[in-house]
Amino acid sequence: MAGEPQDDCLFCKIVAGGIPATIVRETETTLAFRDINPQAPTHVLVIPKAHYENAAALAAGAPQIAADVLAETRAVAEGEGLESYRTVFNTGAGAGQTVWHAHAHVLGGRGLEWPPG
Ligand code: IU
Repeated sequence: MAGEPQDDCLFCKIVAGGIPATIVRETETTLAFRDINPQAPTHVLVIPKAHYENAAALAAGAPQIAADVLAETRAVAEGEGLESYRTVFNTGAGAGQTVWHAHAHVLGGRGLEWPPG
């Protein structure tokens, strides 16, 4: 069922506390933790605690939680002291999505080029 934890989902396991992560922030509906393979001095992932396979499924199935995730990206950036930062939702394999639990990347602390590769 949409939003229910999935046994084979790494990020659901992080939410459940079964896999350690460096937690940055937590709300009732979201969790923010440091990316294990950082691509910038700040690289934090903000996820919904509920399982949606990507940003599109989250936006369609739980738009209020999608808004919570977006609000948390701002809170992470503020907490990290970032005036400039990039928020990325890779959606679908062709866009580089590798973990099938919705997540926003918050990247900052260095210059970021545009367009991305
Ligand atoms: P993507 O947008 O699905 O490609 O991002 C997945 C991210 O999850 C990627 O940046 C990984 O480094 C990150 N990640 C992680 O932080 N911890 C893990 O155990 C695994 C992936 I697997």
